[in-house]
Amino acid sequence: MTHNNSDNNLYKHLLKTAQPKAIAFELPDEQQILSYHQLNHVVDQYARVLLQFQLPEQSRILVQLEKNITTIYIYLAVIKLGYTLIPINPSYGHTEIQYFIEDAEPALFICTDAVAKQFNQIVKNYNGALYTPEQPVTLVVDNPINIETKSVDVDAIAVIIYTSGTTGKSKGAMLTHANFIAQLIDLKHAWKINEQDVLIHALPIFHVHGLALNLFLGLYSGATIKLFKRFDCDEVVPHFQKATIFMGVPTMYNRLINSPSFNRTAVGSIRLFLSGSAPLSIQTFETFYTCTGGYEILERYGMSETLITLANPYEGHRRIGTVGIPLPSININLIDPTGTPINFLAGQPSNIGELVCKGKTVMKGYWKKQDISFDENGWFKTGDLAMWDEKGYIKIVGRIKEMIISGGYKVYPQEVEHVILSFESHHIEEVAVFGVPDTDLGERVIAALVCNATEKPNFEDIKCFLKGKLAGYKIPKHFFWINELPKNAMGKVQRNVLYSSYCL
Ligand code: MLC
Ligand code: AMP
Repeated sequence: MTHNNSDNNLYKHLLKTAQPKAIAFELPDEQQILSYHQLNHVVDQYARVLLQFQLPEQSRILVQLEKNITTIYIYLAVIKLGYTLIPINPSYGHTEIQYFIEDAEPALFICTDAVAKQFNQIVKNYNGALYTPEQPVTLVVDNPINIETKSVDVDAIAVIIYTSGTTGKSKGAMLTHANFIAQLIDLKHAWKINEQDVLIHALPIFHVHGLALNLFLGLYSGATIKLFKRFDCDEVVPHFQKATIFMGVPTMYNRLINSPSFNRTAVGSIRLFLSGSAPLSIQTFETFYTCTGGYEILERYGMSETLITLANPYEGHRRIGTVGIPLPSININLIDPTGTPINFLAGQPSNIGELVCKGKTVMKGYWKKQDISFDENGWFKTGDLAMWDEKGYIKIVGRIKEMIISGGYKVYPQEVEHVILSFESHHIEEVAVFGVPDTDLGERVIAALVCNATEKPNFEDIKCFLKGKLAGYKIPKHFFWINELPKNAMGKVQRNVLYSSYCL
């Protein structure tokens, strides 16, 4: 049952709490502040620009821009107009851009001048429009234009987040307005975020963590967001003195505790440190606790496909090494390989099973792809292995999916292998990409290559070749030659064998 109404539009919810004069953004780089009223006003100006393209209703708009306030205006304008926002990493290379254009079939691609200039060489068969917002719209205070928030169905798609999914090729997770609204209600309540809060925003904005949590939750709560282009300890930490919430991936916490000046005083007025997107090691949690004089990082767990589903409590006991308990809008289950549920029995840790979830924040499905990630009862299969601990908190203990998590970014070995094999193909016969532990990034990407020719290609040349094609975080940090890849009886590469021999 759908219901068409502008109250269903996420944008309305994002701007409903704050007083118009309250500060929405502080931009430390530009030494500028922006009220909620001004924010809405500039979003309307960008909305007017978008309307000039006369796109059909619910068009998909692919946005590949650097992190800055203009990009945020554009994101919000897209949502306000009821279009579907598809934000992608500005450091994606040619191979990736071609794929997203082909797969998403956007009606409009918003990109930088640099990408637009090379567009015809990069992308084939694109029929949509192109827009480069290099000249920011200036604030016209005297002559405001009001753009109506578009009415949308309850289950209309607000955002498509491309994620590596559970099987390799990047897939678009279709998140509805209702998915985000349910998430915002849960998290505002869980973490008691309100108009007095000041959130540090140093995450990328094209993923769920930086978009749904750090950005949308901040606005929905009527709080102030201090916007940084990227995470740099020296730049960000001084702002802890006048901020209350920090959201980060474990790599950011590793960098904080390794920063000599980070101590109890440096924590300033932060009341809540949140971590997610990758496992937070017990060592990082404990070192952070010690060097801040007693601050417990609140670890939570989520996915692009489900938004945030589990979190340690804000007020209750935060159990180290766990990702907590389900949020109100979510049900979870663990299932063994036969599909049988593994129940929680008080007082004892459970067996390990795949984490599955169902609820209001779970995506509608993958764009244009069959939903193989849902089982016959509608449970979303996360591809993560988990167990109940003795108190009924969930511990993530591994993954079924072949995914590497490097600094919170997800790398699928097959995607990188595919591009490596296209390098002077007669030279590289086989390749296997895998992850190894890394004290800063959690895991780092490594490639084992097979080449039987006497003259082997140079690793630096391979790296250069990959640079224009793939985002930097996917490029292996180390390459090595191997005579043959270890394989099982089915001929499948045994990455675990490579991992073990590499780590010895
Ligand atoms: C950057 N580089 C990385 C990298 N990030 N390499 C491996 N892994 C990473 N994560 C490379 C760049 O390509 C570049 O290489 C060099 O490091 C320096 O780039 P940089 O931009 O200066 O990097 P840095 O600032 O150090 O970035 C580290 C980081 C960043 C941890 C701040 O990776 C980051 O912001 N990660 C957050 C990812 C995130 O938001 N994930 C959320 C997913 S949503 P070169 O060779 O060009 O010099 C999700 C759901 C949920 O998971 O639950 O939240
Ligand atoms: P993404 O594909 O970027 O949405 O990333 C989702 C994946 O991030 C999950 O399937 C997990 O593997 C991982 N993840 C997110 N939060 C945590 C966490 N707190 N601990 C361990 N893994 C996490």
